[in-house]
Amino acid sequence: INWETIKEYEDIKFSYFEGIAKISINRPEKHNAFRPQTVKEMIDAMAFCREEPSIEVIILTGEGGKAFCSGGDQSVRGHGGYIGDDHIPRLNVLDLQRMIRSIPKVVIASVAGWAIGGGHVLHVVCDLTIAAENARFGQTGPKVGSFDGGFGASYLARIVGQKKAREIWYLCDQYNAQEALDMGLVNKVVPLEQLEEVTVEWCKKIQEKSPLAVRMLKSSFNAELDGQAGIQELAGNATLLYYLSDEAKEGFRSFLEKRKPDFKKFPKFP
Ligand code: 2NE
Repeated sequence: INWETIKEYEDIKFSYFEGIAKISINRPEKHNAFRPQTVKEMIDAMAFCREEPSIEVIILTGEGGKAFCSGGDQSVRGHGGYIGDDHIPRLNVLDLQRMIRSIPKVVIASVAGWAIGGGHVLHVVCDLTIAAENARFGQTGPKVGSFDGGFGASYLARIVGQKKAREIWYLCDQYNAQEALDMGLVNKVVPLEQLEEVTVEWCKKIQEKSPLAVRMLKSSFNAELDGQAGIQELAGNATLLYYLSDEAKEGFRSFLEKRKPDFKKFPKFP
């Protein structure tokens, strides 16, 4: 696959192929652990994906074949968060999680090797996960003095059930790709050498579908779980569709033409 670089970064690779953007963490020497800079770059790339109409589907992955992401870089963990060049402790991966969830395009996690800790939560918040046979999943928080009580706990429990989610967090065990498939944590398991090809095949299948229907579905799945923010996303899409209608256009046109709106002429539905 002929990936074309969209933008150069320090910690990630960001590339494009036929309507697909690939965001890949590029710190294989640390099993793709993220520092604030890594997350800042991923947020920048996600913002680009949101605005760019030629990007239809997004792949999140890690370089090297041995790790998707091993979570926060423990070597830069300080007092109150992960510390970057500005010496300010941050947990900016939480902002990235919300972006993955709310971007109106499908995000597919393509997981080879370790998806651990905050790296595990990143695949959890993606719409779909395709795992290579060498993938290993798990949380480590209570072992290393951390936890993710947001999507990392509640959304994980929605996916695998309360008992399993509690087991994952309380025991900090690791699970192989087949075990992850059996508990509904991933969508498909493939040989490592086929991971990218199958991920792109899934993207292509999604790209053939109605973008507005897929967009509405993503916000519908979120709405039930994400409270007012979830309803806002779904309602925003309803507003978008309404703005496309002649009835809505009559409203603002009548204002501009300084006349009373005539909504009577539009069809009513039972
Ligand atoms: C992933 C795991 C189990 C792999 O073990 P193994 O034996 O295959 O590899 P190894 O030797 O541990 O790792 C290879 C290199 O990557 C570094 C290691 O230190 C090692 O470096 P060298 O000794 O060769 O120099 N590395 C791996 N993970 C790292 C990390 N997270 N930070 C910095 N360096 C890392 C094993 O490596 C492991 O257990 N890693 C730690 C996983 C972890 O606990 N992550 C943080 C969880 S907390 C979190 O992510 C979080 C949160 O809970 C809430 C909000 C935000 C973040």
